Amino acid sequence: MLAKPSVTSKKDTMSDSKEQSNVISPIGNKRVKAKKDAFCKLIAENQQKDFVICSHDNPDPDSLASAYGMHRILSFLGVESIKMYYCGEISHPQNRAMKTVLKIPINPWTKPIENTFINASEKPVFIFVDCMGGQKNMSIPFEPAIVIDHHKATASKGVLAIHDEVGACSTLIADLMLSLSHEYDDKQIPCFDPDADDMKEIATALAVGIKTDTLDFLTETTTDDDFQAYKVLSRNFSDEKYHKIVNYELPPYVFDAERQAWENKKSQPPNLITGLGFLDDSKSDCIPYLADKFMRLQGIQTVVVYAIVDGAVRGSVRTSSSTLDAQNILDELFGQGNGGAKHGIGGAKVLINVFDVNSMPEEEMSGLWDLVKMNIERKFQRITEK
Ligand SMILES: [Mn+2]
Repeated sequence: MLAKPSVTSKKDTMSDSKEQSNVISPIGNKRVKAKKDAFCKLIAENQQKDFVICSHDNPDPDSLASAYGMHRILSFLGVESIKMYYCGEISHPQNRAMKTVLKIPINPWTKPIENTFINASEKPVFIFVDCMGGQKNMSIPFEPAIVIDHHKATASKGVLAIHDEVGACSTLIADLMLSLSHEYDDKQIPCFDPDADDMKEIATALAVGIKTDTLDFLTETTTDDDFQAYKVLSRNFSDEKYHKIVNYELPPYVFDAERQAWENKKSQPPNLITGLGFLDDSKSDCIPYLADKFMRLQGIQTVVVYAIVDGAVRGSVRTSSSTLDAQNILDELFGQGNGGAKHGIGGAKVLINVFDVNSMPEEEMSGLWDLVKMNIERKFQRITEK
C-alpha cells in the first residue's frame, strides 16, 4: 500500500526558516515539462476511474521502477484505484531481488484479470511505462491512454506520450515526480517527498533503474538528465536496500553453471568460448552473467557463452578487443538478424524449436548439443584466428 503524501513536517524545530519545505527542483527535462500539464489534466478528468499501470513483458529494473514511481504519482494526484501488472516473468535474480526488497506491489497479468477489464462497464485508464505498446514486448491487449518511454518508438495517435530518448524511463518518471507539488495548509507538498511513506523505496527503485538501463551511465543514450536524476535519487534512497539489490544474492544454480562453463571452456587467450548445455528458461540469466564473469579472467578479451534454452540456442558475447566486433561475432556465430550488440556487449537467440527439445530422448539431446557445440566452436575458431 502506498500512502498519501505526508502532510506533517518532521522538522518543526526549523520553523524559523522561511520556507523549510523539502521541495527539490525538477531535473528540467523539456519533454516532461511540455507534457506535464496535459498529463495532470488527463489524470484529474479521470480521477474516479480505475488506473492500470503496465510494465513491458519480463520487466527489468527500469520498468519496475517506472511503474512504482507512476503509482506514487497517481496516488499523489488523488487517484484511489491503482493496479500494476506485467506479462511474462520476473526471472533475473536481480529483478526478483528488487521486487522483494522494495516490496513493489506489481502482479502478473492473467486471463481472469483480462476478462474483468473486458467486461467492466467503465474501462480503466491504462498507462504503459518503459514501452509504447504495439510492440512485441507488450502483451497486455489494451490501448494505453498514456505512455512514458525512452526507447526509439512512436506512440499511437491520441495517446498522451511523455517520450524522450534518455538513458532510462526512470529518469523521466523521477523528473515528473519532481515537477509535481500542491499546496496544503500554506505549504508546498511535493510529490517527491522524501518523508512520504515508501518514498525511499521508490527512489531506490528509480536509481537502480537508471543504473542498470544505462549500464552505469555508459550507453550512448545516457544524458545529463540521467546523471541529474540519479544524483537526486541517491541522496534520498535507502543505502541498505540499494546495495542489497546491486549485490543481489546468487542462486546456487549460477555456481553449478559456472563450474560447468569452466570445465567446458575452450580458451586460447585472449579468446574464450564455453557452452552450458541445456538450460531451463528460468536459469538463462546465467548466460550473460557468466559472459561478464569470464571477461574478468586474466588475459581474456573476448568471451562467448551459449546454451540451448527451450527451443532456442542463446548466446552472449563480450569483447574489449580492438580487432573483433561484438555484432560481427554474433552475426558469424548465430546468423544475421538473430542478435544485437553495442559497445562490445551483445546477445543472440536462434530458434530451433523444430526439434521440440523438451520431449527429446536423451541420445538425440546429446547429439543435438554436440552438433551445436561443434558448429559454434568451429566458427568462433575461424573468426578469432583472422
Ligand atoms: Mn528502460
